[in-house]
Amino acid sequence: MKFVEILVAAATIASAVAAPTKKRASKFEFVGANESGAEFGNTALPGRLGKDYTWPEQNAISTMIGKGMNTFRVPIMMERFIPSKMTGTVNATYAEGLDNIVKFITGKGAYAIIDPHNFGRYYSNIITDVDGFGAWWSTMAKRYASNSKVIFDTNNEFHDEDNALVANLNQKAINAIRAAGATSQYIFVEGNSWTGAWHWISSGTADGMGKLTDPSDKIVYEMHQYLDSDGSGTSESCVSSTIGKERLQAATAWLKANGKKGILGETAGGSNSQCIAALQGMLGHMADNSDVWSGWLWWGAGPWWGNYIYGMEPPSGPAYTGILPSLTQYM
Ligand SMILES: *[C@@H]1O[C@H](CO)[C@@H](O)[C@H](O)[C@H]1NC(C)=O
Ligand SMILES: CC(=O)N[C@H]1CO[C@H](CO)[C@@H](O)[C@@H]1O
Repeated sequence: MKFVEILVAAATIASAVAAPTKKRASKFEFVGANESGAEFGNTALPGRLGKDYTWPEQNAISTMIGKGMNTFRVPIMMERFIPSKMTGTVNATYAEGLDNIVKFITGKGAYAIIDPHNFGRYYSNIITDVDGFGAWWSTMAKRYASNSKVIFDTNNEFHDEDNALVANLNQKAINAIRAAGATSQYIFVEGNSWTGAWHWISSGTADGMGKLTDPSDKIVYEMHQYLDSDGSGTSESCVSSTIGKERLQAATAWLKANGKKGILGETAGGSNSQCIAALQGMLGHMADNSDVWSGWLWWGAGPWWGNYIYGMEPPSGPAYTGILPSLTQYM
């Protein structure tokens, strides 16, 4: 989603410590939320800390870990991390901000997903310089090469570009990350058409994406799925109480047929009974197919969402108070 939207990533509720009688052990490796802030104000580049963008709240993350989450997706802007050109050097202010939040999350034993929230664009232009993209990822991966709780997310929601280019960019990122010495981390890859699960096959993105290779064999296919009529994640209404499962089925079949792992990297619905039923149906479908679905992340949390329809930020985000209590068995 855009910076006007948030994701709560996944945390596993599996911990034996927490589990009251009704909770079953989670089948998911990753449960959590997107943690927005550092990608906000993306029309202001480089932007000012505290004015145009901010970093996620550590206390909020601790609270969500207490609720059973174990994975936090941290959207950032590629241009803020490396401002001049993709082959350039880091901006120390922004890089230190990222270091701090990554250190906090992973220090708690949770996963921190580094998510360049760029839609396959750098300064608004579609990224066609595949080698430059690899250089950007090389710089990033070197920074966290020794932290196995970091997850590298190639790019948020490629869209309206060639499927072959998207696959090439993903493969280059994988190669650059491994060549930088970051060999233990998961890599989440994203496809074209906003990496929508419901369009994974029909858009044609699956073909090239299915051929990606990784010497560490830790690729996870990140797909996004919203449950409103156009799937954009902009409405409180869900199409039906069964739409979640229906929109995932083709992707589930593809993951199984191709022996791949998937993660639902963004999902949300409004705080109402139809959406809650649709979310439960979708997560139940994923739990039934946990051989291929490794988890889910809510969109979104973060300190600047205000009264956002999908807000998961504690203590009063509408999704935190109205939806999360109905999803605990899937954490
Ligand atoms: C580096 O980042 C800081 C804060 O994000 C910003 O104020 C500064 O202008 C940036 N410098 C460059 C050269 O982009
Ligand atoms: C539903 C939603 O708002 N998803 C958003 C997740 O975050 C990215 C980046 O901020 C947006 O582009 C998505 O639209």
